Amino acid sequence: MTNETTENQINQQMNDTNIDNLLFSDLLPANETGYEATRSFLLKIVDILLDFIKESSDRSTKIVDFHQPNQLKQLFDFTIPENPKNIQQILNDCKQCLKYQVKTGHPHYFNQLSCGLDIVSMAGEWLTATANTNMFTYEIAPIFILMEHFVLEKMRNIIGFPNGDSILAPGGAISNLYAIIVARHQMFPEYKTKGLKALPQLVLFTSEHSHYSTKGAGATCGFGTDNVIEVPVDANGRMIPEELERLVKESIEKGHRPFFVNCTCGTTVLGAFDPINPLADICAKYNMWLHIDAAWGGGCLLSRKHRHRLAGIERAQSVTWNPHKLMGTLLQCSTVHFKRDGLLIECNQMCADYLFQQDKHYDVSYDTGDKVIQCGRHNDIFKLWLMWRSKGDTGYEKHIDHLFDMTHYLVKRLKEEKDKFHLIWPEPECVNVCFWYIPTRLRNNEKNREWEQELGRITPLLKARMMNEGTLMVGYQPLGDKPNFFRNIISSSGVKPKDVDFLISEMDRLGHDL
Ligand code: ABU
Repeated sequence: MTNETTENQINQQMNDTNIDNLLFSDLLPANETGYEATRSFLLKIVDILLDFIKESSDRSTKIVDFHQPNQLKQLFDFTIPENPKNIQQILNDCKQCLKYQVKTGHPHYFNQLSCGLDIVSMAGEWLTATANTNMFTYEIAPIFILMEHFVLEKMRNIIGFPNGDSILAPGGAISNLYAIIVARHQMFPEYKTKGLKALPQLVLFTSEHSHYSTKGAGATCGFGTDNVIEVPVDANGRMIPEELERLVKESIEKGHRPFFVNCTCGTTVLGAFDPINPLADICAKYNMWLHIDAAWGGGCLLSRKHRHRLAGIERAQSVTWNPHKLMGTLLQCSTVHFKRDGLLIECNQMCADYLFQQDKHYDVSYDTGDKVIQCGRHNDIFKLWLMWRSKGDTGYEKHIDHLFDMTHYLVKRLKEEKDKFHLIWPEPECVNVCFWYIPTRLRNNEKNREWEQELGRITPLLKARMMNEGTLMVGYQPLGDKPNFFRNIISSSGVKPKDVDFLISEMDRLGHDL
């Protein structure tokens, strides 16, 4: 039988098979002869996914078909039935689900730090799901464990940690938590067996604009949130080194032990970069661990033009860097890197006999599962590896440079339309652009506190209009003494100058009469 005949027969069988009334039990693996039905089902699923992908790139389609939770509960059947639903229903469920999902890959979606839908990375995620393995031992994930080894080593080399160790974690907050527990382990290894009573009162420092995860880790680790000290920032949102040193001294005077400084490279709202070198000097002087939370800004390391924002990063003891943010890898993909090898495993190892037998027939140092606090670990490496292969280092550099070029274009356009938009930080350091939209009635008013408060009241109203219309999504929040303002993020490689122009005109169309 030729290949061509085989192919024709398969196509014929597929056409003959009306899979719609089939049940899950007609598919592989329950039905050993169910390959054709399985293939037909999955091809239909792929068609549904392709429709979503097509719409996500189609500027004339909406980003979201928004409904309030109570409406959505009526529109979508969330129930788990007693008896099986047939395959047609399962296909409908998939279609319906995507109908109500926000298209985060749409070029008019500027809402989160993670925007866009990289097709190669997505293909990687599909493959990962099909391989469906757990990342705790080489035994069951040999190719992916080695891939982690190579990619994480490359990332450490980019950071400037030639001999360290790294791990992928479920999100930046957990990566930061890893840095804190490893820092504690290095300074107080007896904590592992004796618990908190073995420790002095440990104090952590992080900027008042940093991500809440450091505070969260303070609560989780038993230091107490009162012992996570927020260090004041300058007018650009960067930690003030002199303030850090003052607070460290204060804490020593109280008899506490300052031990950890979190330096943010890319704050969540403003995208500010704390100054690494002066903070590293203070950490060296007071024997504190320097962690860099570059979950957001880490992607700049891939660009010769933008890397300078993280100058001095190699002086840190640990770095969080999330490829699912600026690098556009599919969610989720978060990495944490340590300068010193061996600490991660020393800190977390529990030697579970049923997984990490030491007498296996291969090099058990590749069983990475005992380095982490979780047991089961998702494969987050393949989608990053595949995406990086498809772009190469040069393609990634262009990707990062493009995001910054689009951001500069947005800032330029907002400055041109200064009667309608007020830039709060006119020279953004990252791809975060923070501004108020000014409706017609407030355009000639004096720019005082009352005016700001009114713009702050308008911001959520305009956001609601965007969501109800479904044409645009931009996030907002208050910060310090600034009432609600928009924070626009360009982290999708699909954004073009025409999308920036659309953002400006659409906000004005939706908001001019507020
Ligand atoms: N982990 C911070 C993400 C926040 C954001 O996307 O806006």
